[in-house]
Amino acid sequence: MAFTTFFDHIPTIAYEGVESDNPFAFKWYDAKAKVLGKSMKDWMRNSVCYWHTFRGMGGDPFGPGTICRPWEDGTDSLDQALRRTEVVFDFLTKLGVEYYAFHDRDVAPEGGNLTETNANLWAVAKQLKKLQDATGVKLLWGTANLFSHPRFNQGASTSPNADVFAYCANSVKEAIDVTKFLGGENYVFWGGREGYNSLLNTDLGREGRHFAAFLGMAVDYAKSVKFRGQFLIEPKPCEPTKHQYDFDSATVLGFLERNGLADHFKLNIEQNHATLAGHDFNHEIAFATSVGKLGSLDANRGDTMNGWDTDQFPTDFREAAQAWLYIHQNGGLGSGGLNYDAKVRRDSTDVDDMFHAHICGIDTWARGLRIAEKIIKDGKLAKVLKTRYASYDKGIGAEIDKGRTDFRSLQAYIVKKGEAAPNASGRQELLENVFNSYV
Ligand code: XUL
Ligand code: CO
Repeated sequence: MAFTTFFDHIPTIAYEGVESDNPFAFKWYDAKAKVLGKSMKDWMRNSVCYWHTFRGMGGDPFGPGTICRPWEDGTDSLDQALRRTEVVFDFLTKLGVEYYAFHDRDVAPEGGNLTETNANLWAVAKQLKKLQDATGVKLLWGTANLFSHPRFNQGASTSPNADVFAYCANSVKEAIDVTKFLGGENYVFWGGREGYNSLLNTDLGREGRHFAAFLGMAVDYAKSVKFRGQFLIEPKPCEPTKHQYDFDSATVLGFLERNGLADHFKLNIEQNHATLAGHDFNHEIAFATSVGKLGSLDANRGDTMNGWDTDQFPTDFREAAQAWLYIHQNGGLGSGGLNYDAKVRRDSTDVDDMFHAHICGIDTWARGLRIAEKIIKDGKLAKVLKTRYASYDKGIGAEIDKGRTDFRSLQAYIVKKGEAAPNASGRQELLENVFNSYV
């Protein structure tokens, strides 16, 4: 039963298989199909983001929004925010996803003062709770927008203005409370303005200490209110600032370790952020997995010809297939999911395009999962990897891995041997052929 009529012309999106030419159907995503011991739905945990899909109207730095949604009255009022929630849940249920994610400012407008702003957020949160209960859709994660308003123009918790730091504390406290109230499974920190544009006006040491103190207070607060969701940091190297402190996964983890915070966070990795940092998406996912910190994914894609965050819907099922190898190794995404942090292009102006975009993103990741299943079941690639490190399974290698060697004993070993054993071929081209054979 729909709450509104805006999607009446669109059928409920169902799995019809690759033979289907129905544009409003999944070709690869069969929610209930068992893959590698779990349903596709349980592997994927698909989520729609509120900001792009319901608040993005196609504006860019060269021109205003081009998209007029029939349910929008052109205001950012609380009334409009409340009415919009029903449309959101109609979209989620018609698409058949189980999760959504939002920033505080996506769902509720600022008021005349901070007390009103907090009240607005709670008014909408109560409405969201009703809709969640009525539809069974769940909150993947909540977060606070600490980057759009002009008060954040010099940073959020790393602003030189201490009042802004205090303002952010209010926002994150309320956003954690609301996320907890809605049963959110994670809470995300993306530090869009946590960085700098010029070192001439920036005290790096001081900003780093403020950032760590802020995250520490968030951890303490969550503990004090028994918020059980997973804290996630979303790395991004730049945009909007020239240099952002959460540059990439390795930088974030180093920062957390240095400040005694590593136990409390995992990573939310986004494809287009990885490529802006000069990494493959899969580099970031494999790294996070290797250190036990893979939390969730913002599934989107950039454009290799552009140097900014284009936030397009995923289409690359080969990349997704490789990602699933690491996610599988990780035992799944845990409390995380695939959040389609992507927006339709500014010339894709119809309501129908919202569906086509998400169907494509979900099918891309579903197709990748089916390819990964073949790779994992076959075991050829895993065997090559195991063999490549076999010198550590016995002899001196096993001694090294068990921590039983030092420079003296290693010197004695290799001097006696006279030269290292020859390297076997890395066989990259063969492995690329093998990978292609599953696609
Ligand atoms: C920005 C971005 C954000 C975060 C949440 O590039 O990805 O939307 O996902 O703040
Ligand atoms: Co994101």
